[in-house]
Parts: sequence; structure tokens; C-alpha cells
Amino acid sequence: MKPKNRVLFYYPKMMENQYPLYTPNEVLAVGSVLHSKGYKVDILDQRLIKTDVRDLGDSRDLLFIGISAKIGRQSRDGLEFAKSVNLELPEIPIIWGGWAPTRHPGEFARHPSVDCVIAGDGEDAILQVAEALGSGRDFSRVQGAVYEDTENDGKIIFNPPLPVMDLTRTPMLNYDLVHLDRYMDKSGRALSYQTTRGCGGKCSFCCLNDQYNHKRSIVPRERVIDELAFWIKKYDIKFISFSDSNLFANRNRVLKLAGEFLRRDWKIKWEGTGRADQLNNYSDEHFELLKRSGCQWIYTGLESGSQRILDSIQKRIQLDDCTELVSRLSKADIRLWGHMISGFPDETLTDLSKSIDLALWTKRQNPKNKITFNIFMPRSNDNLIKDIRIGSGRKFKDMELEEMLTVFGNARLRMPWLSQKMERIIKGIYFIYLQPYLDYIEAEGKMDKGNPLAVFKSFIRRRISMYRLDHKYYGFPVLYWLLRIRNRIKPSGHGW
Ligand code: B12
Ligand code: SF4
Repeated sequence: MKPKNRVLFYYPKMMENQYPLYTPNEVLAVGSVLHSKGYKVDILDQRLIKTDVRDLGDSRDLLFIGISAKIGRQSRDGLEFAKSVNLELPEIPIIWGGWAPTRHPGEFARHPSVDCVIAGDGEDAILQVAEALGSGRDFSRVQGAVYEDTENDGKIIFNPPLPVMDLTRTPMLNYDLVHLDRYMDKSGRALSYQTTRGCGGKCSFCCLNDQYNHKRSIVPRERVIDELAFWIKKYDIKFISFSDSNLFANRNRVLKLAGEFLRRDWKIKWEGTGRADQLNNYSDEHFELLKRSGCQWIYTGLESGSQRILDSIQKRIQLDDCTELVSRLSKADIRLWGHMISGFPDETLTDLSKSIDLALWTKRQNPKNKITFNIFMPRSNDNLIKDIRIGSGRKFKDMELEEMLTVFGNARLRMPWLSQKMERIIKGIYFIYLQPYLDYIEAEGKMDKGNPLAVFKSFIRRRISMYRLDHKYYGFPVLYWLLRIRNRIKPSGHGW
């Protein structure tokens, strides 16, 4: 019998109708390593085509299936697929990797649809997995592997952890492994590219440092340019989404990259993420250079409009840094995409009001700016997480993996570190009031088209949202109650 040398990576869906859609770099990173060593690699991106296990065809040459997942919907979708593989192709091992299994390795490893978890950067481990399975060995020599020892009462084995990957050692991402034509932004064909890992920040709510231990790993600048040049030419790429958590940390490096985009006359658009304090070290001329080189969006964690909260989450940023950045980017005509979080343990109504004011102010500075408002979730090693529950259900610490995964983004999530009133207000703002108001500022009057009943409903919802947020009045939450009742009768994605 021929040795099995095909590996299939399954990249689950994250949300409905995701757009723009960027390349699944998580599986491309590990797939490219295997491909460079002669394995045949297939990538099934569920955001493009929904795959049923029966579509997999002949599985005789299939060594294993790899699934990548972030917390929430992606993990849930991945598990559904893994269960169907278990039923139809029980002999195929399923290996999990990515941020969700990395943060909850024991819980994943205990699940019957998980044969092994790779916790951490997967480039080295994936080869060790392929070699182990190819030669009939178990995972005991795979660094970073977490798995159930079936011969030892199902004990979970945690192999020694993986170091942060040295990005000078990784092979070039092989975008030929996906259909690049299908990854699009408004400007055209798009790819996602990571030039660094890690961040250097110390924000208490962020899981990045648990993973990278404050270390950064960097792809040499010359290599970034060579690789981008190769793919831009090959596929006529029009948009690059840099997926570094902190692209703008090293100003000289970024300015040199932007200068090179201009010198080579690539005519691309691009976006990246940075911290407000570091971005303010760029001069207006620097912003102008970034704009000319195609910089369209800068993402930043504004987190809160309250200095007290910024201090308590160790953001190590002054509120003035955030407002200064918003003003300067508006002047430079670079759009800002601010991420904000609400529901921190010591957050008061006054802090929350300041955040809403900052969100609305940011939007008014440039209506094309975007604000994403998130609800605070404790990190998996945080004591707060143990006691959270959904409705009157079990505590997080007693939940099995599948139940645990329903917690994220669920309106029925109980947040015991907040008063009931504060929890209701935050959910009302997150699920009902803020988005229609922000959209309205962007579209200012152009929104009312289509079905008259839908127009009327959205008009009412918007008016109520605007009244509440402008007057900071959250009493008598009729919409909130109505949504809860409706979702009890007809459950929606957000739970309620
Ligand atoms: C870009 C990005 C996105 C993009 C999606 C990327 C895409 N392909 O389209 C968008 C914006 C859509 C997104 C969405 C979300 N994201 Co996001 N995202 C990122 C970001 C910035 C980069 C990811 C990336 O491209 N990495 C590049 C690859 C090469 O590296 P990697 O992901 O670390 O993968 C390595 C290992 O994890 C491992 N690995 C990965 N998959 C597999 C599979 C196998 C089989 C193996 C063996 C190994 C393995 O090997 C890889 C190479 O070493 C990261 C932060 C970061 N810097 O990593 C956050 C991050 C992953 N996202 C995060 C979060 C929270 C989310 C959301 C849940 C946010 C939200 N509230 O909705 C959603 C997910 C929606 C859902 N429920 O499914 C968290 C993860 C938290 C967690 N514990 O899962 C991160 C870490 C940000 C943070 N600091 O909190 N995200
Ligand atoms: S600056 Fe951003 S990526 Fe860095 S630790 Fe803080 S939240 Fe995480």
C-alpha cells in the first residue's frame, strides 16, 4: 500500500456573509510547511464553499485532517464538521490548532472529535504530527501536542510547549494552495500577510501575551518586499491586509515598507493595526506618505473613553493619544477602525457614557471611520471566567467544550462581575442601540429605502437608539424585552 501523504485543512466559517474576505493564513502557514516537504495539501475554506464530509471523495491517501479555530462560531462550526468525519471516516485522525485550542487545550483534547491539539505556533509541530502519523507512532514526541492517553484512563497529556516561531525560519506562505481569485476586497483581489507576531503591549484583557510572552518575531523587511512582489505580480493583487497585531510599532520599518510600495509603483491599497501612542510618533508627513502608498485603514484598540478604565486594564495609553490619533488620521484622510470594549469588572455607568461619547465623536470626525463595540470576556486563565454562566445554567468551569463555546457572543451570558442593571445596559447598547446610531452617522439620511414596514421599524429603532445614547437614558428597555421574547420563540444566532 502507498504511504498516505495527503493532508486536508478545514477552515471553519466565522460569521454569515463575511466580507471582505481574506486568505486563511492560519492554515496556509502550516499547510505551506507540509507542502514544502512534499505532502499534498488541500485547504477547504468554509467561508467560500460549504463542505460536507461526503464531498471529500477518496480518503485512502488522507493522513489526517487539520482544523483551525478561533473562539466562538469558528470552533463550533469546526466541531460539527469533525463530528461528521468521525461518523463517516472514523479512521482519519483530526488535529486541531489555532487560538481557541491553544487557549483551551485540555477541554479540546477531551472532546471525542479531537485526536490531538497543537497549542501554539504550528509550523514545527505540524511536520512532527505528519511524521508520527505516517510511521504509526503516537504524539508523545510532538512538541506542543496535547492529547488524551487512551491507554492511561484517558489522562490528558501536555507535551512541552512550543517556543514562539522564529519568522526568519518559516517558508513563504504558499497562496497557490487556495483560490486567490476568491479573496476580495472592494479594491480587487486581496491577500492577508503577517510581517510580525507578538505585540509588546501588556493589556490585561488580551490573550496575546499569554501566547508570545511579550516576545516579538519579525519577518525581515527585504523578505516581506520580495514575497509581496512575487504575489502581487502573479495574481494582480490590489489589497493587502497586514494581520500583525502591532504593525506600526517600528516606525522606520513601516515607512521603508511604504516607500518601497511607492517606488515599485504597486498601486495597492493596504491596512494594518497599531497602538495610538506609537502611531502618534508618526509626523503628518509620515501619514501623508502612508496615505500615498495606499494605506486605507488603520485599526486601533481605543478600548474605552474613560482614562480610569484605560489605566485599570493596563493599556498604558492616555485618552489624549486616542483623540489626537482620530483627529490626525481624519486630517490625513486615512480611515480609523476603532475597537472598544465594555463590561470590565470595575466599569461604571459614567465610564460607559464616556466610551459612547468617544465612539460617536470618532464617527463624527470622519463618518467613514468605524467603531466595533465588544463585550468584555475574561481571559481563559482569569479567575472571573470560572463563574460565568448562560441563563441559569452551569458555571463555565463545569462546562464541557461544546457548551463552553456557546458562551462567546451570547446575549444570555451572565456576567457575575457586573450588577444586573449594568449588564442589561451594556447588552442593550451592544446588541441594540449603538450600531444603528453609528450607521446613521455614516449614511446620514440615505438609509431609508426598500420595504416600507422595514423602513419604519429601522426608523423607530434608530430614533430610540439615538434618544437613549444622547440622553444616557436606559430605563424601561422595551426593545430589549421584545427581543428577548422574540428570541425565546424563535432563537437567533446571538442566543438571548
Ligand atoms: C486577522 C485576524 C482576524 C480576521 C480573520 C483572519 C482571516 N483569515 O480572515 C478577522 C478580523 C475576521 C478575525 C475575527 C475574529 N477574531 Co481575530 N485575529 C486576527 C489576527 C490579528 C491575525 C490572525 C492571523 O492571520 N494569523 C496568522 C497565522 C499564521 O498565525 P496564527 O493565527 O497565530 O496561527 C498559528 C497557530 O495558531 C497555529 N495554527 C493555526 N491554525 C492551525 C491549525 C492546525 C491544524 C495546526 C496544527 C496549527 C494551527 O499555527 C499557525 C502558524 O504558527 C489575530 C491576532 C494575531 N496576531 O494572531 C486575531 C485573533 C486570532 N482574533 C481573535 C478574536 C477574539 C477574533 C474574534 C472572535 C473577534 C470577535 N469578537 O468576533 C473573531 C472570530 C470570529 C469567530 N467567532 O469565529 C483573538 C483570538 C482569541 C481566541 N482565543 O480565539 C486574536 C488572538 C486577537 C486577540 N489578541 O485577542 N480575526
Ligand atoms: S496593544 Fe493590542 S495586541 Fe497588544 S497587548 Fe494590547 S490589546 Fe493586545
